[in-house]
Amino acid sequence: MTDVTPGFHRPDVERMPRPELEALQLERLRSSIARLRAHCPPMAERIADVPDPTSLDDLAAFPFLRKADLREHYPFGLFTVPKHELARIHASSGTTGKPTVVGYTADDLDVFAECVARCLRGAGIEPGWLLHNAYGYGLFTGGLGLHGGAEAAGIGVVPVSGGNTERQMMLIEDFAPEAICCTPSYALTLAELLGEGGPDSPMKVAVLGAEPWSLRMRHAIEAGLGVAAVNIYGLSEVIGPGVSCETADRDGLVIMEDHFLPEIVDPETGERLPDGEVGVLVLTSLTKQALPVLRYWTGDLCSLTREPSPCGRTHARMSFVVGRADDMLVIRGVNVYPSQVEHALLTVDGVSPHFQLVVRRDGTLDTLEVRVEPTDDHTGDPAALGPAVVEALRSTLGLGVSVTVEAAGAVPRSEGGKLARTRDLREL
Ligand code: DLL
Repeated sequence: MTDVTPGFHRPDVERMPRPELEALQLERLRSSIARLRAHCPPMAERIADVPDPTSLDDLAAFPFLRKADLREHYPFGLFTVPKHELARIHASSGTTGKPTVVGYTADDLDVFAECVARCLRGAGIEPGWLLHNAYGYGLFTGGLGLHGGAEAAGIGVVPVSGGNTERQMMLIEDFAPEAICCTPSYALTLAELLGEGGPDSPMKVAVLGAEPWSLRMRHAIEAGLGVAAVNIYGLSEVIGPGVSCETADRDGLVIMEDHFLPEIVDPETGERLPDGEVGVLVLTSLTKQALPVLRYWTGDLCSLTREPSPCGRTHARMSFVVGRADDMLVIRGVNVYPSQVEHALLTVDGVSPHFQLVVRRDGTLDTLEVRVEPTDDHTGDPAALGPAVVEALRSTLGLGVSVTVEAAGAVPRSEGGKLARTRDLREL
């Protein structure tokens, strides 16, 4: 891992004393709510009986907004500007049915770029470096989102987009970028293909997100690519990448709190939880013009801290996303999160971080198969890993599962986009 230090894009805002930050948040919250009341009839109706907040705590009185609400008002029903004021549209990456559509004014795009610029500078990327951007360009917010942020920070961009891994590797070798951004699963793919120590290039930083990953994957990527790998988080409904990001200190993802107000709530009751407890992240946009979101239920499970960062940033930090409130699999009455499987695999020597969950229905009984593979440097008989993995999963999940040890490289890898770790065959 290389030695990089966090920089700043907007030190005045990023180090703003909390009382000042919270006063700014309240002022912006009130104006965002006024905007919804004036320009978004479905939201105005929904919140008609809720009084305007006089403190940030009063936000808890408002109802949650969910993905289903955006779908119901497809495509532009929750926008607060007319179509001709839109500067750009993005949409969710879902493959079935109508996408979730989000819109931006020119000012929204400036905010988007500024947030991503703060992420990249905080990650230790310097103006004048070259960033290999392997996030997909298109309706997905990743490619253009990182692109805009890099340009705003004076970082050169190679707009490679996803896919065509052979070509990506050639460009990395030839252009010698100092930084890369892509999904963590794709970073692992590249690390494997480029071999030990990473590319023969000055690459120092990887900015990875758009899907869940773990410290274990971080270690594998850092060792494989020879970079410091930081976690970037975001979602299109709220703006895209850049809602939060780790700095080079890699000590929690700093939320751009002057633009997005975070809450953590209990997944069952919706009640607010104190800092440090894991629950659903709920985000309220404070400055968005085209599509302000009030208490958006992200479904992502994490915790918050409001302690200042080592680098002097005062904004709240979130933990890695530990799971999704809705990707929980229920297998014979037992709740299973993919992240728990990953943690269990971590305890077994010789097993690689790649895995896939396959759920089937056998008569009336659900079964879970966990496909794993040995690490490259594992020397013994791969099949001998099976019983240890079964045991680790039994003690973590409290469930008997079948384990298939595949040949190294056989578990599906990311080819550029988000990686689906679960195949649920029950509905087929
Ligand atoms: O994935 C935006 C993005 C692009 C983030 C590039 C980071 C980098 P969506 O396609 O709307 O937007 O998907 C959002 O992806 O609710 C999380 O479940 C998941 N997600 C995003 N970043 C992370 C992360 C983009 N760092 C959904 N860790 C979110 C875990 C993440 N999950």
